[in-house]
Amino acid sequence: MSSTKTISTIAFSTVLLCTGLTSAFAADETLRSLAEERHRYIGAILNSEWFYGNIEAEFEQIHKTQFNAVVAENEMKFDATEPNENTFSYDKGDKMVKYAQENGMRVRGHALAWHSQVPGWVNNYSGQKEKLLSVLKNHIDSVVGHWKGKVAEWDVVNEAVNDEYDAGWRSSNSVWYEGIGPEFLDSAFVWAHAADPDAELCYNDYSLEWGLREKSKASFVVEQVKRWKENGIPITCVGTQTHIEISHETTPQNVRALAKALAELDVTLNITELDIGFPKGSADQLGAADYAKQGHLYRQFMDVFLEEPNMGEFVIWGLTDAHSWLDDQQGKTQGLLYDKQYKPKPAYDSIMVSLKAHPASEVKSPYPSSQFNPPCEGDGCGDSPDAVVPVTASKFSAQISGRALFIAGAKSAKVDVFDMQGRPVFSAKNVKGSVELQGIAEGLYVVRVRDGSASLTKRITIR
Ligand code: 9MR
Repeated sequence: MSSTKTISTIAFSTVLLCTGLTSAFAADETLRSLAEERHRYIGAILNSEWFYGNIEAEFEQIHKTQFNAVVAENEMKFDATEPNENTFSYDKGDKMVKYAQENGMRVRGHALAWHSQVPGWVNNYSGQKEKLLSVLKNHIDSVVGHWKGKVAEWDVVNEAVNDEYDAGWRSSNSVWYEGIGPEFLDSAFVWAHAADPDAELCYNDYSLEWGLREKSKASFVVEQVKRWKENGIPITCVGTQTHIEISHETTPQNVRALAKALAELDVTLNITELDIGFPKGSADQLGAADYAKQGHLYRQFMDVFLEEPNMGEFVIWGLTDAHSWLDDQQGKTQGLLYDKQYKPKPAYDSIMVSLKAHPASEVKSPYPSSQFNPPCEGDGCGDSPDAVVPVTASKFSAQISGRALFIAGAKSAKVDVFDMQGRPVFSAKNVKGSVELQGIAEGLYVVRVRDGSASLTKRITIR
């Protein structure tokens, strides 16, 4: 048994003890392990309380055992990262990125251009197009640049469509739209791509799960994605937030239809903020049948997610009903996978069942398999076929310039490059400082740098 397996099993056993989980699943089967076998990401936000060390110990233990993707509830937003003009605050986001690296998790960055959670100083420039363009560009250059290679995917634009029956851009109460016009969206994608060419770039919104009808929000977004793709705007994904209620029974199939429409455009669809709430105040009256119904709806989303090849991430907007924006800000409650005592609800079991009902051999993934289990040799790497969590601590960074790979922070590194099917195409030992990646065709690859027990894996583009 590898050391990673041991660590994960201990971690999960701790979770079992802490939560009293008595589920029928094997001890080393978690949402995360099943998603990873299927080359998919399952995530939950880190609630703001986590960032301030103000959350129960079970939270983190469950979070890193059950999920392989992570998003900050508020801490990477504009008001958090640039509270004063050109003064950036990265501490909280850095804390999350370190946590993700230590636990082998994918980071979603949320969110760059959004009309909400914009600091007051930006609003002082209302209506000043040139100034707002430079403010937005500087923000995107700085924030995306700061986490280049560490944030796998950004919500570049969030919630830019209005709530009208006849959907269009949100033209009021948006400092960006009112000051710049719709070109703020196109520009944001271009700037984000320039700041990190390897990052996936998403348009993210709510109510997309209401379906593709004439003039609906989802149809409007598909039209815009088509236009962006035709014009070379570097969008790679759409996020459907999917904050729904227990009565919204048709929404999973609407998400399926949206995934299919986006597949035509070669764009991934991610579920980015799922929660399925009951009416506020109903908690005391809810019984087994209600929670079973909630589980059934969660399961349908997971079924759709696993059956549509262009879906990659299934992210839930919270972990436990003890900490959820639904109770604080919405007329809803009890929408997550764990109850207030951190006990898994039927919703947890039903998405486990869905994962197990979709064998890994039948689930397609938009991501290269090397992202999940890059081939490896040597001590402590891949010696157990059922290792659960690759726990590696990255002490260093790697940057590509042309064909030169520069490595900082490693004494003597082993460098391996794999193509997007996971086949080795280059290998060098004892690398100090930099190495020329000779003999590889131009394109997208995965590079793995190892020094002792530390390891870094990232995507690179050879031009
Ligand atoms: O969960 C977030 C909550 O703590 C904040 O107060 C709120 C402020 O806008 O934002 C919540 O997160 C939102 C996300 O950033 C975008 N989609 C809707 C989410 C729930 O409101």
